[in-house]
Amino acid sequence: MEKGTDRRLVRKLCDRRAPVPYTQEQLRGMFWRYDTNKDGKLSRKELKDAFNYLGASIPGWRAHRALHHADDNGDGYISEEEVDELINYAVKLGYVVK
Ligand SMILES: [Ca+2]
Ligand SMILES: [Ca+2]
Repeated sequence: MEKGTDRRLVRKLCDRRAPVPYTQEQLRGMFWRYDTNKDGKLSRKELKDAFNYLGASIPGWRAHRALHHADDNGDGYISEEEVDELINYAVKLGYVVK
């Protein structure tokens, strides 16, 4: 085998293993999957489970921070109107697809 081919092959294999960050759409779908009581809002508990899934080291704290960041009306839930802010927040944390 030629050396050039070898190197290309290695690079390809590395790329496949490189972590891929979640897109906004993936995060949106993921968060709503964690709306387990289907009330159209994400509670702190639901956020905690979602961040646990994403791989947060302290999911409860992360849920608290996310609420602080995205819960505009301060009712303790992330509504559909507020979820974009939540997604922006989660994107910045750079979670990668496992
Ligand atoms: Ca809910
Ligand atoms: Ca709210």
